[in-house]
This record gives sequence, structure tokens and C-alpha cells, in this order.
Amino acid sequence: MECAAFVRIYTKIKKKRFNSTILVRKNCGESTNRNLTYLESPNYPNFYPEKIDEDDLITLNEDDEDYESNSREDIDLGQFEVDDDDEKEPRDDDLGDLACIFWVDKVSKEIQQIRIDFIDFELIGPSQNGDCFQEKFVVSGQNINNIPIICGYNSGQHYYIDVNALKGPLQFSILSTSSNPKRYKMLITQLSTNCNNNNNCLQSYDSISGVIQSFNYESSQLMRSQPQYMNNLNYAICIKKLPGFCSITYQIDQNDEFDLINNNEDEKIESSSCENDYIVLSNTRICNEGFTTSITDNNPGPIVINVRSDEEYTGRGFKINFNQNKC
Ligand SMILES: [Ca+2]
Repeated sequence: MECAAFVRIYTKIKKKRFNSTILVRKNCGESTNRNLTYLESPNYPNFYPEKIDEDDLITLNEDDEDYESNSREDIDLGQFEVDDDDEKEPRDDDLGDLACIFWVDKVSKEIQQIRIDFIDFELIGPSQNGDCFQEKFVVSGQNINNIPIICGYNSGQHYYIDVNALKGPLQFSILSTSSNPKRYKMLITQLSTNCNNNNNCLQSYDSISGVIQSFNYESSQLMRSQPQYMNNLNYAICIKKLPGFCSITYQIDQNDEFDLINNNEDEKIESSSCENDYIVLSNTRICNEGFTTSITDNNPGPIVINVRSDEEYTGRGFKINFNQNKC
């Protein structure tokens, strides 16, 4: 699908003027090779698991060094029920009741990007230290690129994943060691054109004004997570300059907390040099409480905002309004 077609359909979906029931819906353990697919948790919009035997659960904590490598094997293994009408069998029968894995095959080799829209997406948030340890969303198989591991509440957020060099399937894994009821729904779009005009932008915006914010910035009604960004982020947000617009101005609403942590917990000293966690606006690292007035990026060429966090200590995050300025 081309960008323009996607924008038309997506606008209709958001305004509920599109009969989205015609879209393919896929559940855990299934794969898709369609232009537009909803990936949903079991029995969506109901929560899952409905009931689980606590004896089947293993307890992991963030200090467990083996968690990353062993998480799939350690989860109670059993097979998800798969709709008999589905055209493909699940590829892996090692999926547990709590882990959920989807595969996306490119419609054709021309597909350049896959966009994920997190329609309804809340996992348990990161630990106090900033690690996603009980639940997390992991993308693998894409071009070499930094796709962050995220958790918490991310409804309304999106990803662009570059897949032009990808031959095999792209894999989305939602890993969980918690029996806490959960649900999620993502819209997956395969794009034959590069919609953000820049390779490797995880997020991209092409509106005159809008809001960029860190993952898990907001709180949800379900309250499965507390607002807080996560460790080990390293990604780019891009804003596409519209014709006749030459610069971008950023502002922080006074009601929106800004907190990108730069201190050593042991020394309790806040560093102003932004060496730990920061966002780059107009070639300047911004951290701690952010900025008070506004920042304007007059740079020619693409507008790229880098986001970085190190391996420990996180806070609320950032929420920044942007406006494009006419030439
Ligand atoms: Ca940090």
C-alpha cells in the first residue's frame, strides 16, 4: 500500500467511517501477509487470561540476568487455540498462555516499511529502575535498526519499521510473566513507499502541528502501569516539513511534566550536561526539567529528534508540542 492510500484509510478508521470489520484479524501464534491487519490479544476486547493456575507461573525479577534469554522457554508452554479457518497454521507450538507472538510476512518484496499503530495497548509498566521486566513488546527480524523494547501504556503511539532488506517474517512478541488481565490491539500496515522520507525514523509526523511524547507517558483508566519511560532507548522521531514550511518550533505545555533523568542516585546530584537520558531538539540535548520558553529548529534538511536513555533510572518522560513555521 502507498502512503497516500494508507493516510486516507487511517483517517477514515479514526473517524469511524471505515468498515474496519472487513480487515483481517489475527490472534497470537498466527501470521499475516496482508496490507492491513489487526493483531489482537485472545478474545479481544475481553481481557486475558480469564483464569490461570498460579502454580503455572514462574516468578522473575529484574535482577535475574537470565530473564532476557530464557523468558520464552520459561513461560508455561501450551498452544493457543487457532481459528480453523485461518489459512496458515501457527509456526511455533512453543507459545504459552502468556506470551503472544505474531508474524508478519511482506505482501511483496517491494514493501519498504511496516507501520504499527498501537490502537489499544497497555502492558505492565517498567520497574522503578526503568526496566520492562514483567511484560514487554519486542520486535525482531527487521533491518538492522534500533527498535526499542517497550512496556506500559502506549495507545495512540506508532512505529515505522524499515523492512526493505527483510526476506523472512517480521516477528512481534508480547512477553509476559504476569497473570494480570491484559488486552491489546495493533493495526499493522505494509507500505510499499517510504512514508517518512527518512530511513530509520521510528516515529514520523507530517502535520503542521502535533505532539510528540515518550512511550508510557500517559496514564490509562486501567491503571496497569504508571507513567514512566524505559531504559535503553535509542531512536529517532522525524517531522516531515510540509511545502512552504521551513522551521519547527517546540514548546512544553506548563501542565505537562518533563522529566528526563540525569543524576546518579548514589550522589543525588542532578547533572546539567545530559549525559544519561535526553532528547535532541535543534542539535541541542534537552534533559531534566526541559526548557521554559520555546526552541526553534531552523536547520535545512530533515528534522530529526533523537531520544536516548541509558541503562538505569527513568522518570516521567517528555511531551512536547510542535508547530511548523511558514518560510
Ligand atoms: Ca537513565
